[in-house]
Amino acid sequence: MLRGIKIKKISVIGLGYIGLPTALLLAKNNKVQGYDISKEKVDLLNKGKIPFEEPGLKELFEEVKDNFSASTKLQEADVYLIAVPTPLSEEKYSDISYVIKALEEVKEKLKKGDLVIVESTIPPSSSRKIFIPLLEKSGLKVNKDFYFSHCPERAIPGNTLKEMVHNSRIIGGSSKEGAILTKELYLGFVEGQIYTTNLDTAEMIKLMENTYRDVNIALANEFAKIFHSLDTNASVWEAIKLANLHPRVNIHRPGPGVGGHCIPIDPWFLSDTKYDSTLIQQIRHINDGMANFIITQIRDYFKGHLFGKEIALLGAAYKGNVDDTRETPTNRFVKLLTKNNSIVKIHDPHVKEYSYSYLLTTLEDALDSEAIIIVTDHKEYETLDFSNIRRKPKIIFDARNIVKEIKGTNGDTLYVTFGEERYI
Ligand code: SAJ
Repeated sequence: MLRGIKIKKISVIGLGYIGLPTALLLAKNNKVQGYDISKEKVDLLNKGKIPFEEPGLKELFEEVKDNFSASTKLQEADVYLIAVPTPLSEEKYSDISYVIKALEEVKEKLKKGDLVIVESTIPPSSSRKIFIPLLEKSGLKVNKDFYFSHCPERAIPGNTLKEMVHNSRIIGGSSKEGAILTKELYLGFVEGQIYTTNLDTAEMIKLMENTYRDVNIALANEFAKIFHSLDTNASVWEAIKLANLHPRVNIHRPGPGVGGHCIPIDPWFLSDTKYDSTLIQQIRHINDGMANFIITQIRDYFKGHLFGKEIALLGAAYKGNVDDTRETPTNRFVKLLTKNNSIVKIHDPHVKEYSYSYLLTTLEDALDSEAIIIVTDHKEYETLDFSNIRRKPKIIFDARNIVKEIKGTNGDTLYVTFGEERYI
């Protein structure tokens, strides 16, 4: 048995939204080498710049920079921590090829006494059935020569650092000893509880957490559509708020659909098993269908066609107050509106780069449109001021119920937010 790992150097593979903050937190107590295939990202980091917005990350980088270096080559280490993407294929299957590529490289450097940790979200049993056998091709044996752990990341973009420090963590170990060693490493920066379990259970916990959230958002979206179809004064937002006062009820918020690198993807990993869960497939379709539902309302308002209509989307980020556009619902709005031959404009105060960057415009230009859909709950959209806008929109669909005040309209604009509507 391995007696314990003397950690001298840690290599973090993948310097994205999870890998970089984790690397910097580990660099508080260890020498950390970050490895990323993006030369652009590595060059930025080596120039002292952070490649994306995240509260507190710049300050942390300044604090630990003597213990951190970035490279486009994997450096030999005692601990390898993998935080690379696991996207979804077109056919809705999990694509673990980036993890496999990272492990192939680790295998070449693996030596007796090392610890390999995967933080990326992965499908059930991949550690035991795919990743460990791959590393054992090095000739080294798990639990005898090296340990393998799965420690799924659980932090939320926009509050990543705080959650990485204060949330509880789950560590699935190839053995009890391996899990305890991994726990010791995380105790260097985690102030929440750290629970250990086996690899298979840890993989499932992560997938269950995100599926739980997806199911609850789908339920809230179904409620919103029911309210929208009723001819009543009932407000879905108030109803949810009051229902949630019940001690065992926690209905989530309806919206334009679900984005981010986790929630629209991870539930599919569970349907990637022998048991074909129809519930999971259905909730995915409900959440992905919200853009279509909202556009249908706008089309009905314009008496059945959106041809040539100038329509602005407020928000490209997948959720409020971040610059992250991964899997953003805005993409679905763009595709559907383009299919309807509308003229699409997008505004986002945080997003600089985006697959539809050529549609990005100023807030003033976006407000000067025939219809406005609020897709992202950025705090900048709490007040909309049309005072200096010549043409007032005919309809505003606030899919987030984020607007608190609208100034400068003439009483002819219809403001809608799932069921509730009024002229402003
Ligand atoms: N959303 C709603 N209604 C809600 C809550 C969220 O429409 O009531 C939307 C958001 O606007 C966004 C999407 O869902 O488009 C997902 O946002 P989120 O804030 O719920 O979650 P993520 O994707 O930023 O992070 C999630 C988190 N998981 C859970 O809360 C269970 C985070 O803890 C995980 O670390 C992360 O996924 C991940 O990496 O798996």
